[in-house]
Amino acid sequence: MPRVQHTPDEPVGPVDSSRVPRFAGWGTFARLPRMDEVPTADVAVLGIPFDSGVSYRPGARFGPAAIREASRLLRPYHPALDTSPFRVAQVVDGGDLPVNPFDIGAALDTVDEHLSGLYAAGVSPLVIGGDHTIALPALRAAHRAHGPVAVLHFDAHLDTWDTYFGADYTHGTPFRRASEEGLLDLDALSHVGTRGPLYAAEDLTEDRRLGFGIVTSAEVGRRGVDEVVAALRERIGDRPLYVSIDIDVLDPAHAPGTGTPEAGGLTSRELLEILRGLDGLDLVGADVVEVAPAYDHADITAVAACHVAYDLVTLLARRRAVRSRVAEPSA
Ligand SMILES: [Mn+2]
Repeated sequence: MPRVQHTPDEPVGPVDSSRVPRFAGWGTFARLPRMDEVPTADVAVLGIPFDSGVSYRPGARFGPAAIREASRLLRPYHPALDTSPFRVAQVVDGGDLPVNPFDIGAALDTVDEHLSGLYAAGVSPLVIGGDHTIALPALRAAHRAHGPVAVLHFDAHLDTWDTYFGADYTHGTPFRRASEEGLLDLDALSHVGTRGPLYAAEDLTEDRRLGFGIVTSAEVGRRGVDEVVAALRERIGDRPLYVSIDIDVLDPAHAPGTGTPEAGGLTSRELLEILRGLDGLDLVGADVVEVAPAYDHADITAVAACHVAYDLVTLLARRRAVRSRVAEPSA
């Protein structure tokens, strides 16, 4: 499978779309090499086909496959950030984790162990889900590698509820568990894009108590992207940052294929612009979750999610490139 020409010292890039049509060949993320096809990796896109933690519509277990398929059309140069992310770092597709669909605890352990292994090997993970339950083990692994992390959480919902039907580990509870477990830097936690009805006003009080600040979806519209980005950057500073993106942060017009849609969300343009505004922060890991293709139409949601994933990969690759330049001896 002819790949984009790189010299032997450079990262192995995606399959060359001028020689092999985009619609042919293996459907890895952005047509990148699999992890086992290259000697080392800096950034890995990892699928977690898990949806046993959902409270409403199931189906996010098919999210990774849909996002990969939509990502065939991604191209290797990112004009807004003037970067070729697949040249500045070795980006790979790490495949899917074999998570147990019948045992949530076992599934979370599998995710934690695998991501911890990646961090230990110096690989920055971008997780594609899967439901939002998997953010908890992803944060456990990020904490193990980097200590308490700042979190930027894009979502229609708070996801800091306590339990559902008495269950602690669900897609509506990962950030409460993460806060309770001491995984988070309590001075640098933000939800972005929340909206819609809650159970009670106490949901917000509880959320504040756990350490979160909120930029609602309506505020993004009123204040504009630049002002929101400036406020978020100020709050995050130089802390290690984990970004978690529930695709339902987008309006159902931009992402109908998801489990718990809410009207009044961000546009995909707003979300992508905010992400580009995070360039230069110490991003250590990220996820894009809750894509449920059975409710999608014409791949609207999968296309949005693969572009969001591309921007996150670009941020991770640029951070890795800067780090390795810093690490180089000056002689
Ligand atoms: Mn969520």
